[in-house]
Amino acid sequence: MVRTSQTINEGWSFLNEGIAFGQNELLVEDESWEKVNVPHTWNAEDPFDAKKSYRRGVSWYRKIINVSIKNRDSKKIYLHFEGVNQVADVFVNGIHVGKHKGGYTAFTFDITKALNSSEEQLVAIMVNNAHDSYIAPLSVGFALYGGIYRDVWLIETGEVHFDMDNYGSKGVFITTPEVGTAYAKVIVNGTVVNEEITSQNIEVKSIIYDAANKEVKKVSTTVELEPGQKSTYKHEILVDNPNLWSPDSPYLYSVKSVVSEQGIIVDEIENPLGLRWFSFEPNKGFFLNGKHMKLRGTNRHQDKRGKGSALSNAEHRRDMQLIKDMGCNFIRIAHYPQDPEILKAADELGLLAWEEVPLVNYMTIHPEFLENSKHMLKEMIRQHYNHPSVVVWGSMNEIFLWGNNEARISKQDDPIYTNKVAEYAKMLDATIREEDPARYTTLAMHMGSDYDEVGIEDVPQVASYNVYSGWYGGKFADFGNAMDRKHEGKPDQVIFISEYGAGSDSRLNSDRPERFDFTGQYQRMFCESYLEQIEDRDYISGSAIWNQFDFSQPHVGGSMPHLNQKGMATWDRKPKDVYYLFQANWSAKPMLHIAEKNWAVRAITSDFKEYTITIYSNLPKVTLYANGKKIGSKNVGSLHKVEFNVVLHKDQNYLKAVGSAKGEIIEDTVSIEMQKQGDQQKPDMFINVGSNAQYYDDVSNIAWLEDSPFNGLYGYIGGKETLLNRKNILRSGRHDPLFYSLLEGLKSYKIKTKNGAYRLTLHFMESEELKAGDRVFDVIVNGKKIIAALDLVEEAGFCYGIDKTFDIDVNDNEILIEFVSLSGKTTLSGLELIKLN
Ligand code: GCB
Repeated sequence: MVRTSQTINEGWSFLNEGIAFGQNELLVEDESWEKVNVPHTWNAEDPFDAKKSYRRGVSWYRKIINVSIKNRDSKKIYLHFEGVNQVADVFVNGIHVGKHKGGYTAFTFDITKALNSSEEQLVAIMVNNAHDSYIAPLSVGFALYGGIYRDVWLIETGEVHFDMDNYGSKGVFITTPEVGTAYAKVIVNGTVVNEEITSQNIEVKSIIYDAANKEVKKVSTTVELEPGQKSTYKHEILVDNPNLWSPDSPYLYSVKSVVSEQGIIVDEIENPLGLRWFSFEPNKGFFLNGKHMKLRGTNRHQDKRGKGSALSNAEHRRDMQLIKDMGCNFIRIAHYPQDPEILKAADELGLLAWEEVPLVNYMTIHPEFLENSKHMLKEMIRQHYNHPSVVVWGSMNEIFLWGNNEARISKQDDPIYTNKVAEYAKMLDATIREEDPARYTTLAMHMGSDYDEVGIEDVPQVASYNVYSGWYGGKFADFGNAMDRKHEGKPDQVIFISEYGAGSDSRLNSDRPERFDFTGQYQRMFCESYLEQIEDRDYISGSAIWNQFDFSQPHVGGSMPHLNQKGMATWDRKPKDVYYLFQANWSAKPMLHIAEKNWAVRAITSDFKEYTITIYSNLPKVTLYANGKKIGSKNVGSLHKVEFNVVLHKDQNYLKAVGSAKGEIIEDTVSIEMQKQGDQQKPDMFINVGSNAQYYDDVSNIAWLEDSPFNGLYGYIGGKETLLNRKNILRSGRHDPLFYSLLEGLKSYKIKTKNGAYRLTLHFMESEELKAGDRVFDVIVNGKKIIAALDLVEEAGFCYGIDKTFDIDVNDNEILIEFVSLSGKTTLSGLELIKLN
């Protein structure tokens, strides 16, 4: 028989607890189990709630599967799991058929011997995502979603078949040692297995098809297989005048591997084949098919809002399309192997790829950890070996960021640990080179000196750096300077920038952006500078933005708690304005984008205000119209960016940018709503106290003003604009960005307004881990004490938003809110003033 493969994703029963014996039919009532389909994770929501941790432990999945009884004696039955996080124990009819460690690689178990004689078989899987010191990753900045979160396959073969017992791979490996424009040499190495009780004389064929599915060449050999024997074969095939694979033209051949017995096909599998050659040069960067190509890339985490890690293939594919459409020619699949659909899409769309195993932040210096990591590397490489998109394998990421006491440190201080890590790094790098000498090895380092001190920088063929100068500290220019020093110091080392990025929240915007304010404007400034610095340096072979999508980062605060906000697109995949900076610079498809879409609702206190409007475009010239009037035409400058100064008025404004490419008109429009506050007619005000940024509340469609020292209309007297320490996670539930900034030590807040009755709401939050009594203050409005001895810790606790609302009367066209400290510093995070009629 020829093999059959089918997914068995539907109708699983799931038990979200760690009771033992879930595999046993008699001991577990099915009613108490929840019905789920896989891909599934039990952590789609809990890493993001107010509780400190999320559920990491044991859960069970089980399902009755049907296995036909026809010719059962001459069949082999397998379960293939694309990914289960992180330890899976698989039982069939109560019999343990295998254990797999590691949450990101596939595995295959032969279940033939555990089958009963009926069609119905009970499959039960115990899944455990608890911390395990011997399995990477140990410490990470992303959620470790537990579950069977990728497809599950039931595979049936005959007794003679390609090897199913080779690190979850298909058992056939293709290399292309010589590729040129005249011919390509293709080598197919495979293993066939005979599980019959008699010896078999079989024929193994490798057939190459072109992209139109037309046969190009075939080679066959005969193999004599003893009962129970495995045998390897090697086919060498020449393809004349090959169509080369590249990001611009991702031409894919395929290789069919066929086993026949007496002319009858008994097993068949297919693999992709792309013909290309590549190299990295220390001074000049990356070359593909003999041509220089700067690698322009991004990183991708696999999770998504509401889904955790359990995405459908269509969702994975769409992510890859978004990356391709941004103009990338490269993807770093970080920090772990991802769904098979990702590399399939990389092959088909034309994205060169780096894939890595999740050794992140630190490791356990123990042979068991090393063995598990090597095993994971082999699984990754063998499972993804045949993808032409892969050019680099990675073994580690920022392995010296944390000390061995599981906390971030600025400098490693234990030489026993650092030397052992260096030793392990060499062994893992050697494993990659043994497994796949045709690709390059790499590891990603942060900007500490530890790597160089123990020689880790020199271990991989490509030294990769994660750089955040101008975000976590320092200035943008520090990046280029630091790289120049590295290149001067080691002119023979290939350098790649594996990460650079800054966070943003599309609801925060400012015309005076600052480091760490999470405005889109700051993120764009950061990326513009890095892009320029990378392009200016030929020795930088390429780069990957951190990150393509916002992703989970449990236990870290920001304007969106538990999220890493450095995405080019939001967690639910809406491209931010910054996405189009890269598209304008990298994509050949004519485009222009008015980079003001994330600030489409603004607060102003006058009837008019002048703004710099930014447009990213790869067209030569752009004309801008505002409210039907032509503002001007400009040639697009460096970085494919053009700016116009435009006066916007209160209420709705309409901007249109127009350009042309080869006679085709390309345009983009945006409506900007300017909400006037503090007006004589409508004196309502919403102020994001302590922040340089405006906050747009998309729930109520209200833009909150940026703060200011008293400016004649509103503002503070005394106090310091402060950002919440990101270790402190706000638990307010509403208006998160408001509490991310605060004004500390203020004396008073003043607003000029017209007389009448108002409702005043003050937003407070205790931003430090203080005790009751440490911070206590009175609040006095126009001479009247409205809050006596406010103690935020006592009232709500650490990091809870508190709203205090009062009705007040204004008689002298002024509201003066005084903050009088009784102990510690006063604080305020937001202010709302609404006129009552
Ligand atoms: C890094 C890490 C990555 C983090 C990133 C960040 O260097 O490799 O896992 O998410 O920094 O945003 O801090």
